[in-house]
Amino acid sequence: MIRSGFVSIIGLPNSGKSTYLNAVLKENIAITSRKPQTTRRNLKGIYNDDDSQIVFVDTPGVNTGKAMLDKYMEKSVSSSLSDIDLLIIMIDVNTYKVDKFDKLISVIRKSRAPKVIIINKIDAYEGDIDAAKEEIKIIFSDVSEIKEIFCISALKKKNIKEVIVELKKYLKDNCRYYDTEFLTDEPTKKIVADMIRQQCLYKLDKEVPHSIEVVVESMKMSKSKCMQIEALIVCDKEAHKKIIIGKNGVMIKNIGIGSRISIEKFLDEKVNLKLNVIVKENWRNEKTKLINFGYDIDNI
Ligand SMILES: Nc1nc2c(ncn2[C@@H]2O[C@H](COP(=O)(O)OP(=O)(O)OP(=O)(O)O)[C@@H](O)[C@H]2O)c(=O)[nH]1
Ligand SMILES: [Mg+2]
Repeated sequence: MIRSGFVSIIGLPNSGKSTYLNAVLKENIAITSRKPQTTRRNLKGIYNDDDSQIVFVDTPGVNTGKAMLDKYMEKSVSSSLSDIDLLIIMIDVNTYKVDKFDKLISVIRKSRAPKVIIINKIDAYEGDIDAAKEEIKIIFSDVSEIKEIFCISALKKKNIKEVIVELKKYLKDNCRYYDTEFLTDEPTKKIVADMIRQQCLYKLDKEVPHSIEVVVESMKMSKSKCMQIEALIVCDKEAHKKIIIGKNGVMIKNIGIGSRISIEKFLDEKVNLKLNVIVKENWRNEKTKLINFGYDIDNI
């Protein structure tokens, strides 16, 4: 018998939810970036040790966008609240004074699960951390079942192991839900597609990366033991397509190089990546297009 359970991580965009998941798993399965709305769908990350298994669910940042894709993301967050053993509320200590928490609070109030607050990015904070803790406690004083507050740096991997020990208190005597060899139940093609989207988030500005979806069309191992990957970068305007390709194809080439490096690291294989860019107007607002990309708003 071991201790196991489901733990959802929710918070505002950019608070470091995905970075925390990667730090816990010691593997970059969740994409991260400085831009908000990096994560678009719930992603399971499975932590194992000798006496426990924690199935973490990383979620999109709680936001107020109006497109149908934003509604999908919102629904994903709500769906992550059911049947869980613990809810982690992730807060960026550097922005809590200006952040708007109303929407987040209204979402987490729907959950009766025990909750802990994780205050993240303490490496970059110059103020008094105990004072911040007290103020954050007051912001969330109307939310029931908040049990503890922890302080970490997900980026610098500070306090990660110590917090895992504390989280285990909320698990139940149980079996493992997943084999220990699995880090996630996400298909490899989806993770690879997200790695390409991550490069788009790094290299493109303003609204362009937010208009992008990436679809991996095929992955095949060649005779020379090189993984051949073909992927589509979908954007929603001709003008964006021009920016993504760049002058003389320089931008798409850079996106390709960065993507290949991270995919090779993840797959531990040599990779040959072929990228194509296409326009699908208004895809973020059209149900059938969203469903095609795996954002099935009716079946989360
Ligand atoms: N200094 C510092 N930066 C961090 C830390 N954790 C995350 N970050 C940075 O914060 C930014 C956002 O991190 P993400 O993990 O993508 O945030 P998220 O909450 O998953 O964001 P969404 O998916 O958009 O909701 C990235 O640039 C991270 O490198 C930390 O502990 N310290
Ligand atoms: Mg994220």
